[in-house]
Amino acid sequence: MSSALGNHILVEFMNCDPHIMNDVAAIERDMVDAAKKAEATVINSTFHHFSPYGVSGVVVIQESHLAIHTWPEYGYAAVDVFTCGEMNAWIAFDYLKESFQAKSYSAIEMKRGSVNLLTRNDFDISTMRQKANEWVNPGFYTRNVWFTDKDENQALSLRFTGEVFYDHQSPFQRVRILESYKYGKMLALDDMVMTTENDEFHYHEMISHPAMFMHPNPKNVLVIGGGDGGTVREVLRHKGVENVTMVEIDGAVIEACKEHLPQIAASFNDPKLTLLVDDGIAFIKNAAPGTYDVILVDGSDPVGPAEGLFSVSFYQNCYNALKSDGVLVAQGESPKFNEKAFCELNHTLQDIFGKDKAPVSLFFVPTYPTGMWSFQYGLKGKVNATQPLDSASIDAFVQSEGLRYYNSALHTGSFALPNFVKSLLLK
Ligand code: SPD
Repeated sequence: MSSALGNHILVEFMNCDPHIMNDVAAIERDMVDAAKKAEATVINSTFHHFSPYGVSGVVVIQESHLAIHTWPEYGYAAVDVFTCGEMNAWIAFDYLKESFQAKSYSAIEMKRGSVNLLTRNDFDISTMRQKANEWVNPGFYTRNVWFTDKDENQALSLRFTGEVFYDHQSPFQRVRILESYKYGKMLALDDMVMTTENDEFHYHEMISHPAMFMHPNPKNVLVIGGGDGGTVREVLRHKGVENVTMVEIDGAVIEACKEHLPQIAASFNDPKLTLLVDDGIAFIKNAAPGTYDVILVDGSDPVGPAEGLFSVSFYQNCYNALKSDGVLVAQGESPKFNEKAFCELNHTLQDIFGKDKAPVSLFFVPTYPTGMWSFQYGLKGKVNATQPLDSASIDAFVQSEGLRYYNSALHTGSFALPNFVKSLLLK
């Protein structure tokens, strides 16, 4: 009988649970556990999640590897287990079949490296740079689990610990709180990064303070979306504010952030806040004309429940609900990631508020694809984005509130656009 260096099984797992097939943390755990069940020594794992769906990963073991690629939309996983020595790959196969809830499967087994076909080159091991018998297994393995927010052509990936604090499919979207190494805990909605502990202030300070300072006296403020609470936290720093109404469609986002991101969800108990779990699009349609000084649209990207937050009728209703010197600011997407949504939103705001009344500001968010993001404005009456600006009181506020991103120079500077962005926005 011929002998071989290794044994390779190639497995098709079909009709698996699609949610498991899209869960990078669960798949990494199951693949590592399958290796351990088969008594392999795990050295390293690297796993990526691809937005909107799909997971790829490898577990490197002292006895070779286990690898996987999933297509959640087909409930399918392509798995291969390569072993050498005494390890029994079929133990890993059985374990994964159960874990993925595969209703059907097939597998082929191949011997790899038939010794009859190979010529052995004996060498003097003492001349090798790394002597095999000196290698000591450190007794733990390193994990590389990656969350990727991407479109067809570019991506942003964050390495996370594999720790999942919250994972719930609400009627609107999948709501998750994961832990990234670099940016701490992060809120992800349907595989898109919304905010993280360590860079949330970039976004929340820049959606709030420019608008609050360009308005002469903001008292009545409406926030649409913003379920993590960061935007209302910033708005409520302004002592002249009398009422803030926040309308978030998804109660699961609020609950997840209250429990796991309390520094962001810090102001939900403020007596000036009226918190409504409701559809912001319907809310603004029914709002009384001339009600709000400032409206902040802190929405997700234009897919799923936030799609309507990019429509002409929504912004016409916002215009009507603003007072005569009102300010609207909306999450404006990125000129380098989704140019189409970025431009279309600005054209909508120009059409409704006027050509010179729809300025755009840029700011940096390290955890959004490309890092370059925008807020887009609609200004009514005499309001101007940058003039007059009381820099001294702004910087006193910045100092006393301990702000970490916004200041008076940045207020003005954020409206200065690179030439390529100006060209993109030309109508
Ligand atoms: N691509 C991400 C756009 C997310 C906008 N909303 C973030 C919510 C922070 N409060």
